[in-house]
Amino acid sequence: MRRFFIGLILFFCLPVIAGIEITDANIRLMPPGMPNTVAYMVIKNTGQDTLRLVSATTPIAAMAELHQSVFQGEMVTMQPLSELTIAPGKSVVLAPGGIHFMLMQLTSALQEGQSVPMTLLFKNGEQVSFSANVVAGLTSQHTHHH
Ligand SMILES: [Cu+2]
Repeated sequence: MRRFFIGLILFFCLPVIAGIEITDANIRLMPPGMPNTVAYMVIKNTGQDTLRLVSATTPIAAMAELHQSVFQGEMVTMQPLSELTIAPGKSVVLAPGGIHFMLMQLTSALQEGQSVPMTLLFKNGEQVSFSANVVAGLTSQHTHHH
């Protein structure tokens, strides 16, 4: 029993040890039948070491790829990012029109307001789990409505 509690404490402390703070984690609600969607979030490095984000997993998609939108005149293309570096004390914003996780081959239909577990994987082997909210209407023109 004691061992169980120690394990549990270590589990919940992991994101603190890793020095990673995830906020504003959202997944875009796509029209039914779309095979892919995108995930956005703010990742803060509260630790002492540079973080190198390499990928993510989520039970709702077969694959999650780190992408960057690149504007070439009127055209927007997406390029895979092999890793995303976050210096100590810095935050990186994954947002419409910029860096995002492409969630590919969705395994289930999403619903607005649904909470989806996600895990970020870092190059040093660290992992951070959190939940992202499914939100309708996230586009590159998205602004906050007050
Ligand atoms: Cu993409």
